Order: sequence, then structure tokens, then C-alpha cells
Amino acid sequence: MESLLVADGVAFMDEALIPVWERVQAGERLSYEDGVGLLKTNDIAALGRMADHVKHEKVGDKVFFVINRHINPTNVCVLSCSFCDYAKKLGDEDAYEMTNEEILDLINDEIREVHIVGGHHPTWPFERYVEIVRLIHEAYPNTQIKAFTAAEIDYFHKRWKLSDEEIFERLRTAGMVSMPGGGAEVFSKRVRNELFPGKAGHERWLEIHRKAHNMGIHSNATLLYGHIETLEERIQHMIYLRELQDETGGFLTFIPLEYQVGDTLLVPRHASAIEDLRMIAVSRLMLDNFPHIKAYWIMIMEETAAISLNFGADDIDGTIGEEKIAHAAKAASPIGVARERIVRLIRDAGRVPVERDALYNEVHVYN
Ligand code: V47
Repeated sequence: MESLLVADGVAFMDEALIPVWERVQAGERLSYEDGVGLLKTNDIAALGRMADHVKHEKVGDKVFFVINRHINPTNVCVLSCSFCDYAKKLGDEDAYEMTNEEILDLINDEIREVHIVGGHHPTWPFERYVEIVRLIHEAYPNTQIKAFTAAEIDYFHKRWKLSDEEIFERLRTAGMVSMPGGGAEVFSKRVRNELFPGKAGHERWLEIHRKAHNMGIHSNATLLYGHIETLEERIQHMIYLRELQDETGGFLTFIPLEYQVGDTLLVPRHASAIEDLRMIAVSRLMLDNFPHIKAYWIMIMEETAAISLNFGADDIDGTIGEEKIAHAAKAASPIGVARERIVRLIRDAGRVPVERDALYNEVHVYN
């Protein structure tokens, strides 16, 4: 096939992308059909260039990262989601519950953001979750706390008969500043029935984020891909998010999460690097109202994350520390990296590293 040169130096192998590129350049919103078409194209180079154009319009050459630490206080969980290797039942040999000392031992003055998610513990009172936030906040008042997914908030609501607003108010008073984007999985009743029937469905996930945004609490959003979901379901998921973002403007970043096969083996192998790049690029193009797209290096590996910085991603998460969820599912990435390694990775991609805080305030630009 011959390549066709068009404006802004994008060479197209797939001519069907040219009208989409025209709309992207005009700043027009892409449709559901556009999104599905983009996920099906083999013209990955043109897809990347289009997404990079949008990324550049939003933040220029900047790529953000944060000095952070993931804390997963317990893996004990009442749910049995069939994609999850992390959750254990009370009494299982490898079930754990961290003590206050163990939690504080993971943090130091340098950590700017703590990311807390864990299991839906059957017997921990809600107060234990609040206590974890308060404990960290009191010991490290300058460290921002991003805590508990919408799935956990829904569990607290059902288990302890608290309103979502009261849950948020108590967590915020204890020191929580924002919410992570987990627990969304795929916004599809079909996928939910098959993989995570006990967990909050998409209407509830969106409702919880809407309420958080209405209370001034920013949050992230995710999509778990590379298992049994269809391409159409991925795009529908992005459109639900785009609609809520139109309404509230409360989302900070979108993170496509590559399913880690581990022992759950929903599919024989994890998504390819090309598929990971495609997801980053398509989400940058579809989610025109999301400020940031994050390449989560823990799940797609550092090499693919580095390439994704030229495929629409403008954030690479952070140093992480000791992540447990993806590593329980045998993620091959290191459990944490140093600041210097992230700065170098971003520079090698030809971008400008910007250290940020949990709310994307710029802390230091590495010119
Ligand atoms: O919701 C569980 C996922 C999520 C597997 O907001 C799995 O900045 C892949 O949400 N393979 C938690 N994924 C992680 C998460 C997250 C990560 C990084 C940054 C942010 C953010 C949020 O992990 C869960 C679930 O979707 N998960 N099992 C698995 N086998």
C-alpha cells in the first residue's frame, strides 16, 4: 500500500483515518463510530501522530510524574472478581492486614502522594479505613492522600449504611484529597455479569464519581482492557466517561489498565505493546475533555510506557514503591523505581519531565 502525505507531516497508510484527522485538527469531537474505527486500524503510526498532536495542544512537551507510594493495606476481600489475583479470603495463608506501623514505615518526607486501595474487608469497620487516612495525614501533613476507589466507597455505603456524602466528608476530614480511578473495569453489563457480578456496576461507579466531583473532590478513571471485552465496549466506556466529564469537569486523568493474566488466565496472554499504544492513543483522541492520559508503567512495562509518551500519554504515574495488585498477577515490571530513572525515561522520549503533586500542580520542571 502506498503512503499518502497530508498536513502536519502525518503519513497515512489507512485512508479512512484522513477525515478523522481533519476533525481532530479542527478540534471536533470524535464519535462512537470514529472510536471503534480507530481501535481497528493497523495504521498505528498515524494513530500515534494524531494522538500526539492532541497531547501537544494540551500540555506541549511536558510529561508529568509524581513521587508516590502505593499502599494496599489489606488483600482480604469479600468479592471474587475473576480477573483478580490479589484478593484473598480471611484465614487464607497469604491473606494480610497491615498494622499502623507497617503502613507508616512505607512513607517518608519525600513522598508527595500516597495512593491507597485494597480489599473490601468483611470485618474492618469503616473507622479503620478512616483511621489509615488520618494516621498518614497526621504523620505526613504535606503528603497528599488519594484514597479508595468507587467500588470501595460503594462497599462502605452498603456495609455500613452510610451515605456517599458522609463517607466522603469523613475521609476528607481525615486528610483524603482525591480518589483513584480503579474499580471501573469495563462499563458493560455483559462483562460485569461474567467477571465481577458482586461489584458496583457502571451506573453506580459514575454516580459515586459525580458526587465526589460535586463535593469538589477530583478523581481519576480507568478501563481494564485485554480480557473478554469487545472493542465496542471499550469505546462505550470512554463515552460514558466523556459525558460525565462534560457535566462535572472533575476527572484529572484517564488510565487504561492492561489486564495482567497471572493465574486468572481469562485469556492466554496479555495485550501486546501495539495494543497498549493503541489504547493510549485512542483514549487521548476520544477523551477530548480529560486533561491527562496516564501510561501506567507497572502494567505496560517501562519500555512501552516510554514509547507511549509519543502516542498521546502525558503522565507516567510515579515511583510507586511496592505495588501489590498487578504484581500478584505476575506483572514483570520492577516494584518501584527512583526519580532519576523516571526523569531519564521521559527525557529519552524527547519530552520535558515535570514533577507534579496529586492534583497536577507543578512542583519542578526538569529543563
Ligand atoms: O480496579 C485487578 C485492576 C485496579 C487486575 O487512579 C487488575 O491513578 C490488571 O485502579 N490485571 C486498581 N488490573 C489499580 C488502579 C490504579 C492504578 C494506577 C493508578 C490509578 C490512579 C489507579 O487494578 C482495579 C482493577 O481494575 N486489577 N486485577 C489484573 N489481574
